[in-house]
Amino acid sequence: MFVVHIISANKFIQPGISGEAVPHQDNSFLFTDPPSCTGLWLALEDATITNGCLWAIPGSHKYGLKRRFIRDENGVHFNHPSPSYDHKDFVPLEVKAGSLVVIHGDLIHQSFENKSPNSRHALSLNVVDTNGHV
Ligand SMILES: O=C(O)CCC(=O)C(=O)O
Repeated sequence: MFVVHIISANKFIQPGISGEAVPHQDNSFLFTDPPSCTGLWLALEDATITNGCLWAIPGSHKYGLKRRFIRDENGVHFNHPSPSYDHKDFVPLEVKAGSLVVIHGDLIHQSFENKSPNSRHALSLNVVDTNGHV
């Protein structure tokens, strides 16, 4: 049986207001063993380069999880420093309103500040399988 837990976050990015997300893999934050996180990012409006669409490194989901966000006796922190990423490796994921972007948990992705006069609203859901996963 596949047990899914849904963690949701509305991504309401207003015009001219920073809403950037630094490069990351969702499995770093929503870790299960084995990893199972899948992101479902529903564009409620057109997402473009100028209003802060997602960007991703094609194929990066094939190369494993780079680091984990953990909680231990020292508080919450990453177990490794952030790798340095080259902007030219990212491609923009410009999509029309109503598009669903399915994000593998190991995909390296980010978004930039919305510098346009238009909002960029999206609904982001992350699902993880907790059945038989630690
Ligand atoms: O909506 C965004 O700008 C970033 C979303 C994101 O990185 C995520 O859902 O993991």
